[in-house]
Amino acid sequence: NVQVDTDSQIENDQTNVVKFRSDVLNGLKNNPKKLSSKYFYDKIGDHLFQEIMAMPEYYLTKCELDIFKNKTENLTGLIASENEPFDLIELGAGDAMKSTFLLKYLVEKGKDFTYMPIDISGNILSILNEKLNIEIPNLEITSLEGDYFDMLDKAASMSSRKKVVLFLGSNIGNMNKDEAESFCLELNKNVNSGDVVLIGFDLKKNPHVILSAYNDQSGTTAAFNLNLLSRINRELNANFEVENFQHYQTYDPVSGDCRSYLVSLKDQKVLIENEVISFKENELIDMEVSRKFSESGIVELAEKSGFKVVGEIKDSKNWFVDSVWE
Ligand code: AVJ
Repeated sequence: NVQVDTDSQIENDQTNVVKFRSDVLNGLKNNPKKLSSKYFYDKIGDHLFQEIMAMPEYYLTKCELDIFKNKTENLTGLIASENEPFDLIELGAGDAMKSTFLLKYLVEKGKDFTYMPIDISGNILSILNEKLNIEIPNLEITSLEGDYFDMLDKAASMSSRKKVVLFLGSNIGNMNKDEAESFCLELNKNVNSGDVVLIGFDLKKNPHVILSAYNDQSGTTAAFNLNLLSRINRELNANFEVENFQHYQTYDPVSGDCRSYLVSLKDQKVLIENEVISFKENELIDMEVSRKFSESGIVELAEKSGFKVVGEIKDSKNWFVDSVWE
């Protein structure tokens, strides 16, 4: 299903690198300096994130997997209780590890639906397509490669069926409050009444548990952050000395903001293409926020963006929630 046209792929890569360069340079002119965690995921970053998910401290994926594996019937009741045909759209599907359990169940129950994974990585989509063709031969798949909202638009132009939109993994946690609100507002504009949205949120819990998930013993989260500096070296011809930066993680249990920074270990200058960026000793780069939610925070976000919370499913520890909105 996935068509990767080589010419447009090259064009894509070129516009991507232009955007990457200007985002990096602009971010490093901020005070405090800032890089966007959406750039963590190059090939090496993807691999490090796989390692993070396998760490004992990183509970998020395990919790949401518990929901999709063990509460599939509940889940189906919330998103597809009637026999109306629908499109199941997944934003940032990746390897669809969790949703595969739901897909299998829906096919077994004879539900009439098309699975539409959306991802910016065409490579990931073709791998996913192949995997699902083998694991669930009767599944109808239409893969959509591109930005979330461009592809939601495209999905809507392809069919007028009910839409069920999945946005899993607490990816919404990487947006600050304003960004999350405008994201959900935009999502609201892209669905009709009767459509359903399911969003995964990591819940506030014992702050030690949260901090440990991002401040792991093995240093994998540190490597994940530092890899963005290496990526800038590789792709933007820069000369960061990665060993001169140190990962620092915070969690504020009041706001629910879990934040990572890189600390410059000395006064230093870094060359990115023809620009010089100066760092003072102990100067920070703001790298990522992973926001943790309260139940009332979720309701507030839903209502501010025109949705109503119609159901929720938590894992057995009550650490993570998949919240269902209409
Ligand atoms: C993929 C965005 C859910 O914020 O928990 C993991 C990324 N960062 N460890 C998260 C991440 C550091 C992750 N999300």
